[in-house]
Amino acid sequence: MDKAGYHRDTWIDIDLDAIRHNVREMKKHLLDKEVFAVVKADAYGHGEVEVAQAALEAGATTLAVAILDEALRLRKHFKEIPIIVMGWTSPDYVQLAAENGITLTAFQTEWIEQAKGQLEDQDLSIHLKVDTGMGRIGIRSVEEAYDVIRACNDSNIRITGVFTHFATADEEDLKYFHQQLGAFRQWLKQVKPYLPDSITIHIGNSAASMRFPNDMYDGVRFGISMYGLYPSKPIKAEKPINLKPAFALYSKLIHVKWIHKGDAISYGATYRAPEDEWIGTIPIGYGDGWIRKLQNFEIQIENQLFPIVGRICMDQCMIKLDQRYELGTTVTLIGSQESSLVTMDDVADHLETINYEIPCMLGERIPRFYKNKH
Ligand code: PMH
Repeated sequence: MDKAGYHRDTWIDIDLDAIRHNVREMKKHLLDKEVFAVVKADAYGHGEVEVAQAALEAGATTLAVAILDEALRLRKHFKEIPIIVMGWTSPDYVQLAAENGITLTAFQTEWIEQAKGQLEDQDLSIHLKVDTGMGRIGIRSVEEAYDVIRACNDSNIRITGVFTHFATADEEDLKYFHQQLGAFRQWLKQVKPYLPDSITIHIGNSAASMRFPNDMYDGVRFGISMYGLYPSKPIKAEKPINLKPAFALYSKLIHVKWIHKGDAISYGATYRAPEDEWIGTIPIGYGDGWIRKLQNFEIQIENQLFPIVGRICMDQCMIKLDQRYELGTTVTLIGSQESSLVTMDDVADHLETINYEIPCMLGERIPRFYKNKH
């Protein structure tokens, strides 16, 4: 592991072979429909450039992000690869997007009018976003779509794709999902005659594409499961494809001490040793995104689990040990040791949230190191 440039004992390993494996599995599952690698939010906290590179090596064809800044950063590294911004971008920046060959998402007639005023002589590629029930952004009717398409006529705005997004594709009850899918099909039937023949149609996130590969039109926007995580518990139980998690979080014991019954640990002195015991300190805290609610969460040392005791501080936290361990002993907070495993899902369960949030939450202060970089 190359640690040059970093001087701390807490780090994240990202296994790029796991990313490649997950992309290949999805491609197989989809019988070679296109895979768009969703690398927004610094690739869900995994590192945008490295993940994008690995995903492309494994056959992804497009990079999908949420905001223009993410797209512009990626463009510096990937000169020829299609990049799409899936969120709303101010029409003030359409010329910048066009110059950089970045596809934007559009769904408002006013936006098209303003964009036309901003564009010089470059073509701008847009994908139309249809809101079939997510209720976030997008065209909500056939009439609105006609207006947007009409506004693009005789301009250098090119509609190159159409997409929608599902709100419940990961749930047990798929009624609403099927409603959205039906709404999209209806909408498309009426609008398609007015769209160029060559458009790319993509509707699936990880959940929809794992569960309904045959309904996915031309491609899928592969996010959470590219990172090796299942979008929900029902899908984890169904296991439509075999995923490998890419992310592991480690630290080291930087202090170990023997304390006596009644001794206090950390702010507020809320933890009192119930008996004489060993306590270790590790250098990670809420300043790294390892938030205070993770108190009592169990982490691994030498294949055993030990709880975090007392309040988590900004840069450090304490764990209750069963014996003295050597300073420098590796602590695995997320990932597997030989015979034990703490998953991203375990952290999410403890925090009563979804696995998506965890790698995004672990901040830039924790260096990411890449395994199996080609
Ligand atoms: N497409 C769009 C438009 C998205 O917003 C997302 C994820 C994806 C595809 C990928 O979904 P997946 O990670 O489930 O595969 N967006 C978000 C979000 O806005 N909040 O959580 C996930």
